[in-house]
Amino acid sequence: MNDYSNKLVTIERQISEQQDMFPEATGEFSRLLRDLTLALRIIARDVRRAGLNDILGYTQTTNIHGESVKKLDEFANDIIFRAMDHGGHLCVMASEESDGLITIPNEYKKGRYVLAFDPLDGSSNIDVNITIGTIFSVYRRLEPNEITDGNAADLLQPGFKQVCAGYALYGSSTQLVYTTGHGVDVFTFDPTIGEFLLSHSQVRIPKRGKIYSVNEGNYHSWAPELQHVNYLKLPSSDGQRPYSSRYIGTAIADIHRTLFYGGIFMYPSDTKSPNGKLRLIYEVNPLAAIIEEAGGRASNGIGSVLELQPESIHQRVPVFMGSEDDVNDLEMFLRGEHPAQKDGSV
Ligand code: FDP
Repeated sequence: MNDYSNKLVTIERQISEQQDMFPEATGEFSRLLRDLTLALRIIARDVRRAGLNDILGYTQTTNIHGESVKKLDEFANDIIFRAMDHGGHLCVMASEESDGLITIPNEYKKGRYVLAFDPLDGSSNIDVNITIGTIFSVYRRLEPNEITDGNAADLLQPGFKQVCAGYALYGSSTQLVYTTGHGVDVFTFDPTIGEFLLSHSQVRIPKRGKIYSVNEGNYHSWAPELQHVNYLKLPSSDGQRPYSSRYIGTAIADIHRTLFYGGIFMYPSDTKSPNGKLRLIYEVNPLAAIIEEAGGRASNGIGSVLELQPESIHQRVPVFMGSEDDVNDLEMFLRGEHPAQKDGSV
């Protein structure tokens, strides 16, 4: 692996260096990532100016999930489409904000890759200036030599088949976190030079953390095994355990903190939402790829979410992601096998 300790590395440079590692690479994938980072730069710029641009607030429409669509969501959706439709790398796209597949216009070449994205995650936080972000996920199309439009099967691939996954976080700085299966790197945007610079190379998540992150207001409608949360809050006889609670309500922001500090992020199923809330293709799989590539685990309560065969593009799944030991404990609780359940200490 390269030693980045004293190098200044832009995202463009890293993408082209990674391409050089594969002599058979055509450059198509590198160009795809460059186009995507252009879209992320534009969205980051407009998120920063949102209050000034009068684009905060709801449009008059609802998205396909019946949620009110905010102007900034629409804008981000449109920018990604416009940056990605004509490069010749993609055969089809899908967005959390759009119903059905997004086809590549007839006049443009169809490529070997498939893009799924959530243009603006954390929409309920947009109007109050709290961290939001964009999530993306890239797959190879199933028939690599095909030159026609991609189809639903190209998008309904299990998460372990992602060739690239990541997110851009519009927080106190803009950061781009991504993996192509060679570790997880974080780039921080320097607005004065308009570049993403490598700031954290090969990030590893702690094996155990001290933070749990969940919308605990739903506690009354969870399965009883989620007493796991009480376990984290109650001191054990040796004075261990009490975890801190942190919940931003933007999945990417909660996952980003979990990536660095460890612990567990959860969006379980409950009686209102039997499949949880988060979408497998747009949110869960890309975030799971980052967490697992950094040495953590992403589970649906039984096993890795990356193994799940998606059935529909807007499918939701329960999810528990974070430090390996914390996710293992949670799974043990769900199976009723945790020692604390047996000795009655929760
Ligand atoms: P939002 O609805 O604000 O877009 O799936 C979207 C999401 O945010 C996630 O980013 C976030 O983790 C979750 O929903 C928050 O849901 P709750 O408000 O139910 O906690």
